[in-house]
Amino acid sequence: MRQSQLFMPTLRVSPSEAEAASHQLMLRAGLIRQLAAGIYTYLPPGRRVLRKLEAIIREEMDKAGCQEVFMPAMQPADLWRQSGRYEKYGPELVRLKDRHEREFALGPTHEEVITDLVRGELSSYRQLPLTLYQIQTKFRDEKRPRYGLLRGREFMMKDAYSFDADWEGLDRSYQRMYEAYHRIFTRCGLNFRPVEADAGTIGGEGGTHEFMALADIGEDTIAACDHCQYAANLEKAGYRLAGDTPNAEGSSSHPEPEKLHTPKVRKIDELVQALGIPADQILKTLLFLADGKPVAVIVRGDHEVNEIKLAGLLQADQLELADQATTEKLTGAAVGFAGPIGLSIPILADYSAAAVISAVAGANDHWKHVRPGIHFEIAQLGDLRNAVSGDGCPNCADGHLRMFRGIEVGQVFKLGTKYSEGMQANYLDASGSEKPVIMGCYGIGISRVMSAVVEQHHDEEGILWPREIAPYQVHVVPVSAKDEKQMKAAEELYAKLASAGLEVLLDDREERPGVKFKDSDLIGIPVRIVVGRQAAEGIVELKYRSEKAAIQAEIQEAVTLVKDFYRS
Ligand code: 9G3
Repeated sequence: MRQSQLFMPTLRVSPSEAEAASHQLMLRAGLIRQLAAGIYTYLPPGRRVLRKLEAIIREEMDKAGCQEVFMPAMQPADLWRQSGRYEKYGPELVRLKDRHEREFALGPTHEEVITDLVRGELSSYRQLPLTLYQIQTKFRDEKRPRYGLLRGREFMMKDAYSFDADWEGLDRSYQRMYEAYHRIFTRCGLNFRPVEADAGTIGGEGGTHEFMALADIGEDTIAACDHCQYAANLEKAGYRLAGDTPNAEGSSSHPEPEKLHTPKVRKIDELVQALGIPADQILKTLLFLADGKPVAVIVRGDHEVNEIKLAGLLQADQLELADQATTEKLTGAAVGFAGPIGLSIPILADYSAAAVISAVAGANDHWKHVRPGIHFEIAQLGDLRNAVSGDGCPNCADGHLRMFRGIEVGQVFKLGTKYSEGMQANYLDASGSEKPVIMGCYGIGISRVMSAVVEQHHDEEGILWPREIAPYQVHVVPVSAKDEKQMKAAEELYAKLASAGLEVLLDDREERPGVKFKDSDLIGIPVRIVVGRQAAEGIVELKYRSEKAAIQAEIQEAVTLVKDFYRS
């Protein structure tokens, strides 16, 4: 491709609205342009990267025995009513009416559509297992689209759905997809971790993993063990219980709680200052309404309540923090003074809070020498807090948890019969009895992968594309387009590389060398060959984008080096 003809409008500086590095670079390198908030056009080089990502995904999906379909974006609302999800989603679900006033949704995902398709064709266990996938645009009207393609309102997803006769079959389908995801993200050049995640209401019964690309811009927090393979989304990450030594010497006898006078002190750090005690000897009491019922939750002052774990323990669909008025009504104390003593509602305590022997706790004011389980009744003990860095790993005896930020680029779910039961997607088993099919679903945010790759592979000059997904493989840069010898040598090199089957971009623009080299570093093609003064002697300069040094080589030698680079 000749760069003078390529529609790749590079920018010298990044537009002010772009905060994330990947967003800035994808705009500056002429990969994407925004049409509306969270809605983007892929320009030719951006589209080339997207197609390479799709090709890798298709190859691995097909190798894993999946079959590609292509489902509509327009989905009848009735299907979403059958699955009970039409009312569940708010403004994030894009809704529209057709000319006959019939209601539709623009697909944010395709569980309903694929289950409807399969239930119409499935009759016998002999047709199972079956895994279908598609690469399709998804629509989710995010409240705050941000960071370019990282959180868009219209984006490319590969979504796959597996159908098995039983749970063992689903485990096999799940494992196969899990391994395919490992290969896909490795080939995309991503530094990623599969993490245990909270299935929540979406994931059905059987568990789920998220594939996280490590990046500080990522919205998710991952807790990973520094000793074993354990890694989990913070929503779900546990911690090692044993050895949660009480922080005071294990006194068996205990003094009675003593009232403290702490006017106007309500925040933990203020208490720490006022009383000169560490936060881990303070009990924080928070009130929630779980499906409308009030509960008090106690965690240590240096911990945070994990609402996903709390909802899970309570099996609550709706969970919300009680507002100030409710807190005062239920505890007689203002928020920040609410405490467990004398509380008439059930108290749930996190394990670490219950292990505090002599704590300071609120109850209209503050008390010291409070002992959980002695001076107040604990209705239920549980893991109710976010794991913190330094916690023991829940999966091994010696490791400790470290926190990382990640971008969720893929997720695999065991759905079980979450959709097949409600939508009657049944099959006849070998003994002729009718059973709901056991499903799994598997997503990869393809446009998000592109952003995650740029987040992980850039320097201050620009992008460093991993070789398998770069928009072009070789960038041929003649220093001066006016120098006939250089252009002749460059054209010869261009032809040789192309006939060797390489994707070549020739910078034939009449630009100053500095501009050419800056653009070359910005767009990040893995190999650059500069054709300069020594062209007359047939010598060119080869440079890998990821390395500082350049290599002098004859033209034919350069072609061989590049071919080997892409073959290895
Ligand atoms: C909605 C809206 C947004 C959504 C969903 C539904 C996320 C929704 C979860 C999934 C689960 C899996 C198949 C591919 C892998 C992920 N956001 N999810 O179900 F109506 Cl507005 O999409 N789906």
